Amino acid sequence: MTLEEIAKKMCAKGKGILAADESTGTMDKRLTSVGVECTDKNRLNFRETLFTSSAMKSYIGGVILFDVTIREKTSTGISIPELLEKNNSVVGIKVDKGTKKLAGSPEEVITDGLDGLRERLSEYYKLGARFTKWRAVFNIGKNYPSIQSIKSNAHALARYSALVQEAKMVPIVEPEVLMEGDHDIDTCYKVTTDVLNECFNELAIQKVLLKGIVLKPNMVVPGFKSSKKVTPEEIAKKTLDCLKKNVPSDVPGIAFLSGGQSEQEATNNLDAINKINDTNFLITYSYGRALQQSALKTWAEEMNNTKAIHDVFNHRAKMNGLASKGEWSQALEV
Ligand code: 5MM
Repeated sequence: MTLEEIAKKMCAKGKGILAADESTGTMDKRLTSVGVECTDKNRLNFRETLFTSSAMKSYIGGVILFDVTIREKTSTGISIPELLEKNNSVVGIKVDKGTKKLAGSPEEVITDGLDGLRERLSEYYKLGARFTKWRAVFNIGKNYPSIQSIKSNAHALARYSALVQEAKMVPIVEPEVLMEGDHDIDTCYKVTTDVLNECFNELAIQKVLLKGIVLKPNMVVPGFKSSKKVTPEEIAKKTLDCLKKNVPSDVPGIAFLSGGQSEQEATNNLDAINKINDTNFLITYSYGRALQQSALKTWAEEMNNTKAIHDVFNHRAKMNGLASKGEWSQALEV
C-alpha cells in the first residue's frame, strides 16, 4: 500500500482511530481513577477486551499503541498487532518520548524523541506498525504559546514526519492546543492558526509528502474555564474555517483528538463539523478518552463481563462512526 492509501484506510468514511497509546504513567492515572491497580496484566486485559470487540471491524480504521503493547501477546497467543490486523485495523505506534521543559521558556514543553528514532522506526515496522504518532503540546496563557515553543515543536514534528515516511509509514502529526485555561474560542482559533501554519511551513522545509500524513489537531473550542459557552455549530464553523485556511488540500485525513471533552461532546462536535464539511478532507476521530471512558468504567465494575464492556465500547465507537459521516443525532444515544 502507498502512504496515501494507508492514510485513507485509517480515516475511511464511517471509521476513525482508537488512541490506545497511553504511556504507563497515564494508564496508571486512568486505572487508578476507576479503582483498579495498574499492573501489566490489568493494562493488557483492558486493551485486549477493547481490541476483541465487534466495533473494531466496523468503526476503527487504526489503533495507536504504546511501545509495551505492540510487543505483547493476547490471551489466545497471537500478538496484539496480529489481532488488530485480523480486524482490518492499521497498526500504529506512538514514537515520541513525551515532553520535557523547554529550555529558555520553562513554563512550556518540547516533545522529545528524535534521537535514535530512525532505528526505532525500523524495529516498529518489523513489528507490524504502518503508522506512527508524535504529539506536540501548546498551552494558551497570557504570553503563551511563545514563538520559541511553536517553532521548535513544529520543527520536531516535521523532522519526525520525514523520518517516518523514509521508513515507509504514515506519520500522524499531532499539534495539540490544550483546553486548559479561561480563553475564549477566538483565542483558540488564533493560536491554532499560528500553530498549524508553522507546522505546515516546517513540513514543507523537510519535504514531507502531505498526501502521506494524517493531521491530528484539536478542535477550535473555548478553554475549560471560559465563561463564554458555545454551541457545537459554532465550534464546527470555526474549526472547519480554521482547517480550510491553514491545512493544504493535499492532506487526505484529519482525525481530531478529544482533549478532555466528554464523550458526547466529542461526538456531537465531530458530527456538527461533518454536517457542514464541504472539503475533500476525510474528517474523523482519533480519540483516547472520548472512546474509552465509559468502557473503562464498565470494565472496572464488571471485569469478567466481556459482553457488557463490548456493548459500551461498541456503542461509543458506532456513535463516532456516524459522526464521521455527519449522521449522528442525540436521539441515538439513549
Ligand atoms: C491516549 O493518550 C495519548 C498518550 O498520552 P501520554 O503520552 O500522555 O501517555 C495522547 O497523546 C492521545 O493520543 C491524544 O491526546 C488524544 O487523546 P484524547 O484523550 O485527547 O482524545
